[in-house]
Amino acid sequence: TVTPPAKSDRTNLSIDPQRLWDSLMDTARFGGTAKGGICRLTLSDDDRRVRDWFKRACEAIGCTVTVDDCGNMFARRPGKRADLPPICMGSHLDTQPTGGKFDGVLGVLGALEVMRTLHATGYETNAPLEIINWTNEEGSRFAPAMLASGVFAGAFTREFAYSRRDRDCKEFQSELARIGYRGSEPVGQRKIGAMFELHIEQGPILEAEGKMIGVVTGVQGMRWYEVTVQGQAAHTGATPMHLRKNALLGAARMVEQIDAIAMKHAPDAVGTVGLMEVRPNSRNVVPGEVFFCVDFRHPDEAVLETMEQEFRAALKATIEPLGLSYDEKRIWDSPAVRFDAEMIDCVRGGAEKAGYATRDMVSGAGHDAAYIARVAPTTMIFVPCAGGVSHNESESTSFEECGAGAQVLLEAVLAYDQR
Ligand code: HGY
Ligand code: MN
Ligand code: MN
Ligand code: MN
Repeated sequence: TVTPPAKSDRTNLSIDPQRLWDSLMDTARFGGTAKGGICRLTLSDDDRRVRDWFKRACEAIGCTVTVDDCGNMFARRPGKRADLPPICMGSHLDTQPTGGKFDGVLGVLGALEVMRTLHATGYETNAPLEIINWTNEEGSRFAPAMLASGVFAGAFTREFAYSRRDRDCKEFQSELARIGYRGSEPVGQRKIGAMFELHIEQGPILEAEGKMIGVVTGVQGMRWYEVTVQGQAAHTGATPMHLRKNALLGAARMVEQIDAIAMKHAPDAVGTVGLMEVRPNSRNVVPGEVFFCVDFRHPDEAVLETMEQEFRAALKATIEPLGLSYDEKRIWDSPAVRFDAEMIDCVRGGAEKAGYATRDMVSGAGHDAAYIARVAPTTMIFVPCAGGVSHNESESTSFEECGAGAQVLLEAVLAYDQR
């Protein structure tokens, strides 16, 4: 981990890193796993528990909590000027199935720590402040990712989100109602003056360079595809090799092709097949059908376009000669975004004031901030995670790094409020 430099002339307000850490560890029990990670899928009972905890904690410091009809939560602290749109601090409380203790939740509880610090000192901001918990950032249970912030920003309709089904065919809207978080406020109705998102980097750069704070200038473009390869289920013992229509053989070759396309456009491109379903998935049946998902990312939309064309050409050239057929559709396209220059300066200045070394960077991972940047000035603050590992139960960000991130969030929000 990165050890912070000696404290320099810090602002007269300092967050309480122990209180933040205790909240992170306390809420980690909602969906906590034996390996020390968190499995808190969106709209699950564990998601409900952490939402209830978060609502109580915000109300305990005088915030009013509003929930919209996509389950997004807004905890508001008044400022001197009610006429000003709120300065927001947002992220997400849902996790991957093998998630860690910091992805998303650090941004929400780091924001809570900022509010607790202001509450304890009676500091009054000009603009109101709001903490936002965005529903279904991960896109693991209900695809695509960043679903509810996407609806808020107009990237998807509410009806699209409501109709999304998980692998057990449960619908988003019924699960939202089931856990009691289908609020009454129409999604997208409320004004956001600006949004800061504190988040772990989820990559190796900050730790490798010994920097504490990532000054995030934007998020790379992301595209998701769903592919179904059709062959013919057959007996593994009685079917000669030359007569088979093995859907898994085609899918396996495509995994190689997708990797090769990303490598061709490296180092900035990434390409992954992370989800695959073999059907009927029986040890003595030649796979008749395979479903898999593709995740391509790159900072430059033109290169993403090229990767898409190469992917579709490879599909045709790989699958058809094996006597197989396929369906392919792009289900998600989140273009590259650049964040707000003034807010980026507030983050940089806040880090310098708090005495932390910084590094400008583009986010490899997707975040709610990528959508909110469409409707309000937005930026992000990164802190390191050990070995750059995330979306893994061993995800680890240190006490100092969490505290540093929340302190810089405080400094940046106050600087932006006083600009
Ligand atoms: O996919 C992503 O980058 C995000 O973590 N949901
Ligand atoms: Mn996240
Ligand atoms: Mn994530
Ligand atoms: Mn994310």
